[in-house]
Amino acid sequence: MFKKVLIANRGEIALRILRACKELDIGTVAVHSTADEDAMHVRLADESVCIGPPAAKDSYLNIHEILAACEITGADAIHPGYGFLSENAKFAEILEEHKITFIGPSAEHIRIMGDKIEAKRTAKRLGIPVVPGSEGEVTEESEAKKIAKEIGYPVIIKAASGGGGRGMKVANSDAEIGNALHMARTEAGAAFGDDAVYIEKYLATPRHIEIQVLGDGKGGGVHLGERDCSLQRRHQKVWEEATSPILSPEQRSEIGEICASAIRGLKYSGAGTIEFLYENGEFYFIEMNTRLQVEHTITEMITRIDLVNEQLRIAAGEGLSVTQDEIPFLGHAIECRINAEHPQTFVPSPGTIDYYHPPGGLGVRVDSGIYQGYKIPPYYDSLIGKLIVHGRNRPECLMRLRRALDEFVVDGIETTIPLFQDLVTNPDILAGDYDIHWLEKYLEAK
Ligand code: MV4
Repeated sequence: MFKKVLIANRGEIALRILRACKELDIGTVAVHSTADEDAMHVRLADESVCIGPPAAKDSYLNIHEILAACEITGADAIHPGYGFLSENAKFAEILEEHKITFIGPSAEHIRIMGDKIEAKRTAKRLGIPVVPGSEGEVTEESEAKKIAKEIGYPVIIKAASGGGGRGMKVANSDAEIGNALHMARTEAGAAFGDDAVYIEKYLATPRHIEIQVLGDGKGGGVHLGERDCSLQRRHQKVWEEATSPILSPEQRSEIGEICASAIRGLKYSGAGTIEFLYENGEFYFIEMNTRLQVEHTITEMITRIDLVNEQLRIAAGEGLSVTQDEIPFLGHAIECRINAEHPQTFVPSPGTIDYYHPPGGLGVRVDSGIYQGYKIPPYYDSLIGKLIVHGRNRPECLMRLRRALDEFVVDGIETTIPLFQDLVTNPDILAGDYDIHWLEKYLEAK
């Protein structure tokens, strides 16, 4: 196992990684910007190095500074967390060259999945069901019309270098497709420096269901079931649950085994998430994430498996701690993302926490680096913590979540807690009856 791990991230995920390292008796190095000197994970780390000013491009994205911190402290591996450098193939490659272990998949796998056309081609080859659409890049209007005729309108045009919803255009007819293609290519070129786009059948009311996988890099791999992440606003997930309220155990093992088999075929190393749209009983692959995700916690609650511990084991060449038949799906878990934002307008609300009382008790987990007196800096995303609740079944989980939200006090700033208090009593939510558009429609009507 590693002697010392450098944590190239901040906030709750830096703390999450630090905790996993401590349990393995691994030394920890926190790197932080000048805005994060008072962060909890910096205080708890064995060593810390300031790597630059607040702007992420000068600190958390500054590869040279991070490498220097690694060399100064003698860390033998880097955990990138999520966001920042976590899906940067170049960074993974540079670490390989410097004989520092990147705690994540190979640069090659990161690169493949970063190109959404290549990712889809790879998924299809490995037996994963994909959304019907173009084989590869589409440049000509005539070509676009031919594909639309085959798959039927509406269609969606997506950027190959996109993801996270940026640069997508929907076309409902031949009359719209020329313009949609042109706009998608122009926007993709401007946003990503790559104007390649591809076409898919547009699914109007799907759910977003993703499968957690682990690969040992040697052809071994397992799945850890699904997460339903349909409740989102502007492509930011707000509430996630595991298991999905609408999947049967048979459906779970079927899609799960397809994903695990693909991971084995790829010789994928580390944690990954295979994202699907789910509509009318069918799964359609859209993307794969090659990092640990914010919502990994709910998978941990229902499987009792520490995903960061598994990542560390895999990266150190120790393999997975479990086989597929040792992975249970126990009860139900829900994660609420606590953001420092106004609960109706979602305007960021940085500032000082002048009173903090997190909830506790059976089945309640709070992953957060905040504390009373802590000043949330304005430079980064507004996620300040996650409330994760587990119950033996979904109704118990919902009741416990309602109770935990009532106990939760974060004073001095606005948070999204009141939004969750509304959601947890909403009839559609209680029934598990929602798709990817539900939350935005609900907020519009409110
Ligand atoms: C789609 C889609 C409908 N049909 N693809 C948005 C983010 C990106 N990762 C994929 N996205 C979508 N792809 C087809 N063929 C609808 C969306 C989409 C969406 C997907 C997941 C979660 C929330 C979403 C919100 C709006 C649109």
